[in-house]
Amino acid sequence: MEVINTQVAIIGSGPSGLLLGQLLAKQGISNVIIERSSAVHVLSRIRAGILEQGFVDLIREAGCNARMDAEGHTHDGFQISVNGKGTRIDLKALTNGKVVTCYGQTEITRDLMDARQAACLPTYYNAPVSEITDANSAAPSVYFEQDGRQYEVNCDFIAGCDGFHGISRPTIPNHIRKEYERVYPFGWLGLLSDTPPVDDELIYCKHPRGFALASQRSATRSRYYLQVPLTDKVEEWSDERFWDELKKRLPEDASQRLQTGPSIEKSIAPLRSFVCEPMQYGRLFLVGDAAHIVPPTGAKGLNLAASDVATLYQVLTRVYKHDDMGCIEQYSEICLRRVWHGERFSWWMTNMLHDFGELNVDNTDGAIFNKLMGSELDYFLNTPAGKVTIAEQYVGLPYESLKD
Ligand code: FAS
Ligand code: PHB
Repeated sequence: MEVINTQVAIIGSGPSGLLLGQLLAKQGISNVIIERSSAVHVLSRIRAGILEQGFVDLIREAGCNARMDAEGHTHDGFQISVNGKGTRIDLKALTNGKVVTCYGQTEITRDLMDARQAACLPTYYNAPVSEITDANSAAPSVYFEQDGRQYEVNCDFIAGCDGFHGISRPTIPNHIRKEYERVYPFGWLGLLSDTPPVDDELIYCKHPRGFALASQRSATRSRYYLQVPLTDKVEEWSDERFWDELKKRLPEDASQRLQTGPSIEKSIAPLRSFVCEPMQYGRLFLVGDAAHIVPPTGAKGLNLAASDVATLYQVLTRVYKHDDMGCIEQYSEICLRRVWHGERFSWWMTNMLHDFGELNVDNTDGAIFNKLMGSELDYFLNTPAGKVTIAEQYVGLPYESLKD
């Protein structure tokens, strides 16, 4: 067994783990990242595309913003189309100047991986963590295997950045951990194509045939989504079928402009709302998808991971720079306050924009649920206060600082 000593053991080389690792290294706090997959596999996952300003600021503080600044696009607004009638949410005007940045999670992950490699920071790929011990003590440890060799990492703190299916969350004992979950009765079929986006900004579409989203990665690469039944299989969706369905759900003008082409990625993602409380256990901190999942309708998943990182970065910096161990107790409460706001917004946008058919929702007949949510959306799109409510949550609520 090879023994590694570090201050912070980070499980997971997704955006949470990589961003935290860069920020801690900037403060001279030693850390090791342990990832069960290969770097290539991590980069192959096509996920988020919209960054809140808080996330952009963190990437800049980590010194990994060069490509984001060169290739990312700020978006001053987005469109919500209801049965073909579009309403623009003017983010900049409605939030006194705040905007979002369109830059793919894959690219962020690549930039963070490149920076970590350039700094020669210890990172173990193809190295699944099999055990966490003594998380609730002053000397926790993490065990992993790589290339048939066993490793023990002795550390001061563990950052569980290992996603929804990781090992960190189950390490919190059942009698302490409380999990909240809602599973939605449909999924998102996503398609990535090297075709010009259908519009300069994103278009969220509510349509009787189901929800659709026109997003993008660059001026030459587009990302589209269709609401599909959970029973659908991606093999049942040829590119041609996808494009035909998307044209039916997009507003007429966008449908006319749509340029189709071969998919370079196509997959179906289930939708769920999930939160684990608390987000910490002794010296173990859950970060990002390890602690919470949102339906992507509000573009919050990756952005909530970023605000968790911001809070843990504050905590660990204060511990090591100011010898303030007491502040670690603030982590879970601060993160969860913002997480639940993100959960609620994502649930609300999902309810308003998707078709629940005749399905029973919260013991409410699907048909009347659809009518009630249609009216809710109509109110929020056609009142100044309603638009501000959508806009200020879409750009992201403020991050919270530690109490002194
Ligand atoms: P991640 O899941 O990205 O990373 C966790 C890492 O931990 C993985 O690399 C995993 O291999 C590793 N790991 C797990 N167990 C381990 C173990 N035992 N040992 C070592 N390593 C281990 N968010 C948005 O904001 N907008 C979107 O449009 C959007 N679309 C999405 C689409 C899909 C299909 C999915 C699944 C998610 C989407 N998300 C979206 C959310 C997504 O972006 C997450 O919020 C983001 O990946 C969270 O990053 P991490 O917390 O780093 O978790
Ligand atoms: C994406 O580009 O993948 C994306 C953008 C906004 C969302 C969801 C997904 O709300």
